[in-house]
Amino acid sequence: KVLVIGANGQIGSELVLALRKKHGADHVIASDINAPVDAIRNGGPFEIANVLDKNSLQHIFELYRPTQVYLLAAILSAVGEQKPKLAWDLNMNGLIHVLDLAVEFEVKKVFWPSSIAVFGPHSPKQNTPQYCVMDPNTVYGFSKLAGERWCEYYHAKYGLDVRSIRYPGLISWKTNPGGGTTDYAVHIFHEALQSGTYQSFLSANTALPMMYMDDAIRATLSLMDAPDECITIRSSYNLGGISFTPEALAAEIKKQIPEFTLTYADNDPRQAIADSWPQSIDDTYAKTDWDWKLEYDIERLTSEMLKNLKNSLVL
Ligand code: VAH
Repeated sequence: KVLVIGANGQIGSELVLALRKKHGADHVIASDINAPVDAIRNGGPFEIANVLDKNSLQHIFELYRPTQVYLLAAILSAVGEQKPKLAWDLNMNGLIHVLDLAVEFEVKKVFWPSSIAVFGPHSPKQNTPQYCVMDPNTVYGFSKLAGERWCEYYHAKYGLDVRSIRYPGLISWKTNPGGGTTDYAVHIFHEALQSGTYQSFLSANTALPMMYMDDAIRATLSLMDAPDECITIRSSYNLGGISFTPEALAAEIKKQIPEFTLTYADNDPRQAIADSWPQSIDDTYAKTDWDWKLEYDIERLTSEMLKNLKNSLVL
């Protein structure tokens, strides 16, 4: 049995779909604090639970005795700055509850997402390496940095096989992102199709590491399928994707929607968050340890997003 906690989220919902395909729908238990979102509703078992309520989680572990657990529940960077104490509490204690339950119930493998948000203003901006100065200045960023330390600790101390990826900004169409700084790269596609114009909250030349969701899901399953002895990183693997600016993404959209226009808001609080992050990532360890290869460049990502949103949006 595979348990996905935070199944309603942008990543969680896509992991549920991919894991149902891989293991069979009946073997995947989706869980979140609210009822299932459209993307995963009626496709398999679903349990309501609150990651801050360890008993509600324990009940699910007792009921299903999962052999794998994916913990995707988190508060992201922008919302985390509006609710710093809740973000720390949920991102930290949610993880520790799950790590403890995983040890107690002898779960074979645990996945937990980190982020390029663990890097900060003094980290190298280009080709940011796996190991370097990390001074994240968002609650989300340092909660993920601390979470990486906890994951490495539970592996070293209890032998728990917990694995993690520092995701770049993720772009997808099935489920909306929830309160991140990279969300502009999703909203822009909806607006390009619905109104023909979008006002970016990040400035024209703000380059960030991004990735199409299909690549991120494939990376996650590749990491989780890799033999234990191949895993040399027990904090969290850098994963780079493609780096682009809002201006470059708009230019790609204009190739398919020539009349699309992009404007820019100024002094949005998310600009300072983006400016504290790397512009590109070195993911050599992912390539070496579990043969990572990217498949979606900005052109293919743009085509996929516009094609799929055209079919799913009521325009
Ligand atoms: C966020 N989408 O914007 C997340 C992610 C690298 C960005 O961690 O907060």
